[in-house]
This record gives sequence, structure tokens and C-alpha cells, in this order.
Amino acid sequence: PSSSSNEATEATRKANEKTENVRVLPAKLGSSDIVYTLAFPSISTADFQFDLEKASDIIVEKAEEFLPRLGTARLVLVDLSHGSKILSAVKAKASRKNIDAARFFTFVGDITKLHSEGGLNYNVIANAANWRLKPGGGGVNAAIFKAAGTDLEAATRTRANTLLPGKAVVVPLPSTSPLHNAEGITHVIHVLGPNMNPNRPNCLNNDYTKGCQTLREAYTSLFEGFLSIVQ
Ligand code: AR6
Repeated sequence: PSSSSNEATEATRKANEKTENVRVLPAKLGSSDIVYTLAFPSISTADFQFDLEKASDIIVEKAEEFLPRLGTARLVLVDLSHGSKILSAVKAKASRKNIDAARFFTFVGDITKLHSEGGLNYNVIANAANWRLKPGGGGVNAAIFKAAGTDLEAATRTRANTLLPGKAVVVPLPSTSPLHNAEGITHVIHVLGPNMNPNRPNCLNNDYTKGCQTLREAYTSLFEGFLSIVQ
């Protein structure tokens, strides 16, 4: 890497340390002990237009519920910018509830480059998918499929062709994928969240009773999937 990209990496790492209070643990404690780390985006809150306050409550509630079952494994909520409203809201609510900040924290960066550019050791990522589990479409889905290459499309197809709202599917990432090589990612968990955008399929027309229920189910499916990898 050029010296300018090294500087960028250092700057990103420092920015994360400063504004996001990240405590990055080594991924390897001993020769075989890995600190399993799931990096996940906020499901449904951008293209699917889900309310941020309600989503942040659900993320914190579900993280609190699953942490005791996850041993030393970590849950990391990721977004692209330091101005992210969902990261601020989750961070504030998690700290009010005294949740262990070494095992559940927020991190700023592109979810496909958190190791190479942010210095975070992670091995599993969640994708805010579409119901057809297709690449493209913008947002984090487009970024993950692009970075993972065709390996992810093929591996996804062997597991599922479609996904229902509230469900998740765990896809082992072949070691030939650039995401496996460059970032150390071994699994992608596709999650389909509730949709409040009238221009997307299955819009819930502002029905937040159903929407919150489906978002809770989505995080339950995601964290159960992560748990199955950790165990
Ligand atoms: N790294 C980290 N976070 C990201 C990245 C990235 N590269 N890109 C976006 N985010 P969205 P949704 C954040 O819209 O609302 C797709 O087209 C973003 O800021 O990706 O569940 C699918 O095909 C936000 O906080 O997902 C579906 O059709 C979060 O990721 C639909 O959008 C989720 O934003 C799903 O919509």
C-alpha cells in the first residue's frame, strides 16, 4: 500500500477511537481462540425508511438479550459516517443501559473494509438484503455483493433463492472471495427487514405494530445465525 493509503487507514482508526470510543480487542487471544465478531448495518433504516428511534430501541434490546448467550463474541453496529443518527441513538441508549461496551459497540466505516481501513478484526457481516437475495439495488447490499465477488452469489444460491421479511440466512463465504482474503470474513448473513418505502415490495404502509414485530424477528434471526457460527 502507498503511504497515502496508510495515512488514510491511520486517520480512520484514530477517528473511530476518538468519536466512537471503540475498544478493539485482538482477534486472536491464543493460537486457536478467536474473538468472533459480527459487524451489522442498521436493518431497514435507509432505503426501507424505518423509523430511527424505534429501530434503535430494538437494536439495543436485542443486543442486550443476546450478549449473555454469545460468550466472548462481539456485536458491532456499523454505518458509513460519523454523523450517523442511528449510531448516536444506539450508542446513547446502550450506555444508559450499562451494556458492556467492549462487546457491543458502534463503528464508522464501510462494512466491507473494516479490517483493512478501520483496523477492526471481524469475521461475520450482516447484509440488509432484498427478498430476491440479488446483488445491486444500492445501499449496503450492493456494496457487499460487489466486494465479495461472484463467490457470494453462488454461495447464496446454494442456501436460498428468496427471503421473507424478518428472516435471515447464513452463507459461508468461500476462501476464494476477496472479502475472505482481504478482510477475514468467513460468513455473510443476509437479513430481510420490514419495508416502509412505498416504492419497494411488501410496503407496510406505516404499520409500526407489524413493522416493529418484524424488525425484532429480523434481529433475532440474525443473532441466532451468528450464535450458530460461534458455537
Ligand atoms: N457500510 C456500512 N453501512 C452501510 C453501507 C456500507 N457500505 N452502505 C449503507 N450502509 P440500506 P435497508 C448503511 O439502504 O434500509 C437495498 O437496495 C446505511 O447508512 O442498505 O434495509 C436492498 O437491496 C443504513 O444505516 O438497507 C434492499 O432492497 C444501513 O446500512 C433495501 O436496500 C441500511 O441501509 C434494504 O433497505
